[in-house]
Amino acid sequence: MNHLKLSTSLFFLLFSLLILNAQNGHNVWLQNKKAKTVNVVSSKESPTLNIAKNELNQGWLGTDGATITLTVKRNKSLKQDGFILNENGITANTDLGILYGTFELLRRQQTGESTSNALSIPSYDQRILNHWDNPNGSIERGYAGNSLFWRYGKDSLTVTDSDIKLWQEYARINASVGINGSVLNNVNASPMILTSGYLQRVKAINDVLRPYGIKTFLSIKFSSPSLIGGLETSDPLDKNVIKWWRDKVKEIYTLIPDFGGFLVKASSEGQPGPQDYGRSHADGANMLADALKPYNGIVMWRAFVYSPTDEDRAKQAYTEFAPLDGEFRDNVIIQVKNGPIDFQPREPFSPLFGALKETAIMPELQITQEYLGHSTHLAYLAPMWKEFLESDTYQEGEGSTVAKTTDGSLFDQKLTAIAGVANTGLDDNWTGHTFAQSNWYAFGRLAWNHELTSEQIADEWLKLTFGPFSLENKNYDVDFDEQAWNTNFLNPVKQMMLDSREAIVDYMMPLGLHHIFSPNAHYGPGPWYGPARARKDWTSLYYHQADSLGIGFDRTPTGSNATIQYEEPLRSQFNNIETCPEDVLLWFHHVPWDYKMKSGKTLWEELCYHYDTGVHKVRTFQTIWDKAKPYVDHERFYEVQTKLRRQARNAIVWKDACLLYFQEFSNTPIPYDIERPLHNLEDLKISTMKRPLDYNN
Ligand code: GCV
Repeated sequence: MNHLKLSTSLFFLLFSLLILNAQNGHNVWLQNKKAKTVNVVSSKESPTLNIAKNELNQGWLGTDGATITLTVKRNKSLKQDGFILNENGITANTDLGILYGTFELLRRQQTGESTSNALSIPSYDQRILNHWDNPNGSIERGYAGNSLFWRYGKDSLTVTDSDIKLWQEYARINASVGINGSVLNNVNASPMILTSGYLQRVKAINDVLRPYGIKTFLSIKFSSPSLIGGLETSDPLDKNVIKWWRDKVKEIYTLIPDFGGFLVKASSEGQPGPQDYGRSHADGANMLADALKPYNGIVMWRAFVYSPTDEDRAKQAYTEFAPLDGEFRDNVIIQVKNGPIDFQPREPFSPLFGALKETAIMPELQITQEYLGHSTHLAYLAPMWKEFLESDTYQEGEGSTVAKTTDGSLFDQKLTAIAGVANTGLDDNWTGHTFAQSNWYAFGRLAWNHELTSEQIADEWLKLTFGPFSLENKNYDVDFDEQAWNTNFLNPVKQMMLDSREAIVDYMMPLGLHHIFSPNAHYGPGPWYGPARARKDWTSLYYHQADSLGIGFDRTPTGSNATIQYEEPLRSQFNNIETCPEDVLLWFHHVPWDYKMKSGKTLWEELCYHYDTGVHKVRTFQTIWDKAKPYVDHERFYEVQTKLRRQARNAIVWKDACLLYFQEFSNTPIPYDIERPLHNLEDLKISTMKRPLDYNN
């Protein structure tokens, strides 16, 4: 071997070692690749097209030396930023369409799908991340470090080179899955966000995000006119208030001409809103919409409203919003959480979907795992979101799925959108848990195409994140045995992902149980939580209603009658204990402990087996992952392995806590073929109040 060859080999060895060591997940599903040469021809230049060219040069895995043409021209079969891939290249109506087509092309090269004759059009026009980031850098319900956008301290508003680099990486990741909007701050908004220093920083962020096609939005505090504007009121019908907002909007658009608009949490969980002044949600939303209209800005007005009245919390959003249908401006869209309560591991869909026929409405999903084990438990959420999007509302007859009632295909919505509460932060791997990256990915993919299956998305994500093309994964540099990889890694790990959400439902709250967490952190179990002085709808006792007769919330006409908000035949189906789907049985019914389930078991036994199954599933995940070791770099392997161990311990705590506590009401033994509890209820009551929940560890 001559000197040159030797030093080149040494260089590559060192290089791969360095890269290997640096595998901290920061590149998410956009792993560095050994690209081949490609000749990219484009009829025009623009910052967005330059990004597309760069991506092709860095990631081309097709024929070496191929020529690819990027063509921006009007094509009637394409809506907005859709694109067509064919043998010669990418065609789109817009530069951004070319960028999306580029990412699709490169993705297909890696996953082995055909790269020719594909036409792709987004399901929703606006595909938006909601960041619950506070101006001091903390993140509400964030489990992956501090904010990417805001920080604490006296230089907090200075824009540094590392800020810009990070925002650019963030924008690239989002664009790669078609996300085109970011709300940069918490819906529990500080009024400070609308002051000049913060707006300057929003402008800086927007400048970085723009070429990647991402619009910025802000959450606003409804009482800003009085809090920072010196006005005596924030009444939306007051002329000074109207003027204040108009001026503020003008100031924003002068700085950021392509600003997206506002997200508003108003008259909700103590946040100020129009109801403080005797006005309606429509009055509040329309006033802001009028101010934004001249600039094409929009208002996303949240329907997450409930107050401590006697009315069932699950009914309140519908009660407040259904009568307002048709009263909102056409640049207002009502943002509704997928379920009627709050992002629980399983909820039926919110009855507002489909109920507003003359008002644009958008789903809000939660990517961050507030109620699904934070960034410790492995939960792939696409199955949960698909279950929701495919739920039939029956609003316009059979087949009126949530997807269709929101994507403009059933109702003539001028605006269509979908939001996901982000799980990103300053952690090296962005999301805390490596597998939580799959939820960021899945949200973007489903927002772009809600017809994709959970399996397909998991398959793509695994191939891109851990697959053979990644430079980081030295196992495949030499010789890649695809069959072995599929059998030993891809298929079992994909199955683990697909089963992971249901495992959590099983060991946390099966059969329609909901919100029985220990308070505040929403991490560990707290089915016993219900101090006499606590707000009733913030206690677990309110939600499970366990007593000596049975368990569950009666939402039929003999109870809160929440079922009336659903269209027939769903309403009757939910009302009848025999036809109500068992996975939401305790959501709708108070069921006797000895009620015979479809399996032939009593309700109590069925509950016990679900908790036990959940624990067993996590133990299976551990085995799958341990076997995957040869196929994963050290850092990500051990991170996931450690977290699965903790998840397994936590699952046992959940099972023991819930079964021992509910047994006090059922007065029946836990079936003897189920492993005996490892904990005492009294100890659990003390320890699970805290996070981290690592009893005895
Ligand atoms: C941002 C739940 C969460 C809150 C969140 C709220 C909302 O109550 O626990 O942290 O506040 O939902 O979506 O507004």
